Amino acid sequence: MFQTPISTFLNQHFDQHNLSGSLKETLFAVINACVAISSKVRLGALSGVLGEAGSGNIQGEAQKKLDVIANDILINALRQTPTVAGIASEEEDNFVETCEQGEYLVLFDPLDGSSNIDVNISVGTIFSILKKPHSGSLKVDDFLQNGRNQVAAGYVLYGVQTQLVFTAKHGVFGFTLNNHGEFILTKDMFRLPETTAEFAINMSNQRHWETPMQTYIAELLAGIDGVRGKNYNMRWVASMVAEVHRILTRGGVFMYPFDKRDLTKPGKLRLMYEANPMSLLIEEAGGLSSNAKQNILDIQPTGLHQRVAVILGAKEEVERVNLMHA
Ligand code: P6P
Repeated sequence: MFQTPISTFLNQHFDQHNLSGSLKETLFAVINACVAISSKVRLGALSGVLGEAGSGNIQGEAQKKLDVIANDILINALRQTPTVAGIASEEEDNFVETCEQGEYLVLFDPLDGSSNIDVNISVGTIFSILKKPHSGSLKVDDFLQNGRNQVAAGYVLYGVQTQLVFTAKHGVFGFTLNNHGEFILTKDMFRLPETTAEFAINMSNQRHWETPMQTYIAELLAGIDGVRGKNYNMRWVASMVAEVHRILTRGGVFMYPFDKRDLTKPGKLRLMYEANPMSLLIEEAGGLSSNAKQNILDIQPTGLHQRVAVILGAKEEVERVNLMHA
């Protein structure tokens, strides 16, 4: 297991913000596992990690080798962390109970955007940390806490740089991995502009959206000649971690709305380990996040792998989408 020295820089950050004890130990376990994942992702074909794993997950998706490797690294690391009581992963059908005396539950998407791995486009690990609600053995309901209950959330983006962005509800901070396996603070407090001229959506689904979403996007495309009175730019990386990182860094709005391709699914993205952690980051940085009808952090979860529509980023844009769906 790739063990990095507990970075003094992260240590200093935690001490400055009085983040100590079990939460610190839990976060370090996740972060160190992500450093190990990063060392695999960086080597790609050279570490034999590209291509399909030849297996599927509960989402009905074909797993990439790196999905499985990243999942194993995180689970093995967290099993050895006494502060962690339970784990839920996009790649695991059910939750995994670990140390009964642990205080925290860790939920994660071990490698989001994995369709990008084989074409060398950014992927990332998304994590969410909840308190174990009671002593004794776990049941799935213990994980089904709404997003405001998260005590910490973040991601590691395996991009041009490997960057850690997280919050313990103390603001949103960014760290860059150096050549010695240490994360160095490189962004002190992300703040999201309330307005933007950049949106992210997969336009190929346009004909499947509900009317209000079609109308909202048509307004953006009409640019300066339309009701919005300004021209918009569009981005779509097909990696939520990369989109959210761009939005935290320079503003924007990201949407994966409900579409009629599968009426049984309220959205594509998963609430517990994609939408909730990303929504906490966005709100902590001054943005908004909704499913077009309700603030995502207020949704009462009903299932570990439940899906949700996601509209997140610049307050002005999310509020407009909500209004158009009201
Ligand atoms: P599509 C990656 O698979 C993911 O879960 C998100 O990271 C990303 O935003 C979205 O799905 C991409 O979906 O339909 O454009 O491939």
